[in-house]
Amino acid sequence: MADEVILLDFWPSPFGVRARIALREKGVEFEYREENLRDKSPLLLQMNPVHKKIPVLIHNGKPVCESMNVVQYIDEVWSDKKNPLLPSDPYQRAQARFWVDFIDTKVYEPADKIWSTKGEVQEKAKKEYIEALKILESELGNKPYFGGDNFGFIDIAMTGYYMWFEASEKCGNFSIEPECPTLMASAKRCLQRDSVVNSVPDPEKIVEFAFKIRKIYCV
Ligand code: GS8
Repeated sequence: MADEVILLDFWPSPFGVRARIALREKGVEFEYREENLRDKSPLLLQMNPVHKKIPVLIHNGKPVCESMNVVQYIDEVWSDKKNPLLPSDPYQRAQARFWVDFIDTKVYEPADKIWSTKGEVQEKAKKEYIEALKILESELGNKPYFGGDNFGFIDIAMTGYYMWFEASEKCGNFSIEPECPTLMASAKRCLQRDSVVNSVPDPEKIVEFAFKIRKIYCV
């Protein structure tokens, strides 16, 4: 019997998009279910009772939570399919997970504050965001992707932020490209991949969404 794969997701989510991209990189058919995060479905609450957050991948009735855990699961389950996402070497795998952890702390925290705050707090967040991106840029070096010649685990983690770059720049009134030109070149390369084009929303829609949320946060 064919696998049943359902993804509980929310369209502008930098986390949900990671699962979408991984599934498409692997060519896995899945059913996308949009969640209303202000009125979560009973299925989301049942499948992720701990965090009650998207994304949740439901594979043959069993949930997998936390976006990069989902990406790793997809890579392991559909390992016979094309495009390995994590390297096979244990040391390289550990390094990939190290950088994803860096992204989920040092990139996530300031990125979140850029659209949800203003004034001094926002200025500090912009500085920390650029500092984190510069560290990533030096890790990228002159490789096309963090995964070397292949789009991989770290690239997927970052694509959630790449798709928010324009919204971050507009909310924070700053520019990322002059500070991190090689990272930006890699971001553009990632955003052109078929798996990504088919997974990310129109950047204008994200900008609109970010400003709407800013108003709700009374910024
Ligand atoms: C974060 C998921 C998350 O924040 C991951 O999957 O990597 N560490 C997790 N999901 C948000 C939507 S995107 O901002 C969410 O589901 N929020 C609902 C809530 O907080 O109630």
